[in-house]
Amino acid sequence: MVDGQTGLTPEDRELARQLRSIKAHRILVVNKIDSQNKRLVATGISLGYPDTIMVSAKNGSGLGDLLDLVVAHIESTNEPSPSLRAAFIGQTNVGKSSLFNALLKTDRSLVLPTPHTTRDRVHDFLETSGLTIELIDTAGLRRQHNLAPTLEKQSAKQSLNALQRVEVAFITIDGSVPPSWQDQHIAQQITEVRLAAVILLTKADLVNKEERLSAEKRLDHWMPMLSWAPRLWVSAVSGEGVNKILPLAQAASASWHQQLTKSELDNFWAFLKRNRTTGRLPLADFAQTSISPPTFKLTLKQKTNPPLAIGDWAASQLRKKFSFLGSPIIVRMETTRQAK
Ligand SMILES: Nc1nc2c(ncn2[C@@H]2O[C@H](COP(=O)(O)OP(=O)(O)O)[C@@H](O)[C@H]2O)c(=O)[nH]1
Ligand SMILES: [Mg+2]
Repeated sequence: MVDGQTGLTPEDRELARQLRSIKAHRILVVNKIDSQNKRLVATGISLGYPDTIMVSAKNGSGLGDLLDLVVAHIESTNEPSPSLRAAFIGQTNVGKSSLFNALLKTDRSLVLPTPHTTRDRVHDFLETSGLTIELIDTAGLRRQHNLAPTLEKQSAKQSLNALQRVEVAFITIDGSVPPSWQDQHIAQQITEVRLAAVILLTKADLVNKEERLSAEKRLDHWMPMLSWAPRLWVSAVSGEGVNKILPLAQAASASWHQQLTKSELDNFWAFLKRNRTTGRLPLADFAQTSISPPTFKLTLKQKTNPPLAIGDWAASQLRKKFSFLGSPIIVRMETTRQAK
């Protein structure tokens, strides 16, 4: 913004020079232009900006035009900021892209007309019950036998980097074939990055009731680390389950962000103190230290390390009472340096 009455100062020119390198769109606003006369003076002002606009903060002239210019520019460059980001993760050919497309083809309004493609992922936005959701279709995570262990780790890490902005992982598994150690490997990776997760068992159109039951039994066995993740049979062909995917993602995201209230924490603390498993321990404190995912700290008044199993037990009790469906939770154990 410059002063249209005094004209350009050396400082104005220096600032303009410095701003030349920034990426953001620049608009030159010439203020104090409240009469036709002064407008003539101001036409001499030029800094080579694509958009120059004359305004008067005093009588309000030109402000509407300025707003229009700003809004037009916001709409043309900014992607919506989603309230939930979810990505399809899984082996190649399990049906990730088919589900991605099936979800975007439903009659929910698309926020942007074309999918955004980058080298390793495709993402798009959709709106459901007033929320903007960003969906990401990743390339298949694949374990590469021909790579040395360190390289393999790096390549898996790169695939997982695509997940950095994501909060919910759709762990996508072909339900029509037995789960493999590769699915297990992917599940393990997801638990390591501590994302919320929903397990999608695909190609449900090819799998009868009995086969589904035995497939789920195998999953219990193969993926005990994801016992908290809801499972859903889906088919991009018949459409089965597709409309339940986003509600489950929302539930998982809510769990991932859940902060227990003070009274919920107080109740749980009282439960720990009177319970047979923990009641005899020198309990000092219980607190939720963070969300995304929910993380708790159980402190004992003793010098020696408590058995890890106590933390696991507390976590399972938290789940019984508060569910946290679709989100990992963490209970850390601490000891105070001073014994009671
Ligand atoms: N029968 C059946 N086939 C499917 C379904 N979803 C995907 N497919 C097929 O599985 C193959 C791989 O699908 P795609 O979505 O490309 O898998 P991606 O590699 O995980 O993205 C394709 O031949 C699809 O036609 C489904 O729900 N039912
Ligand atoms: Mg694909």
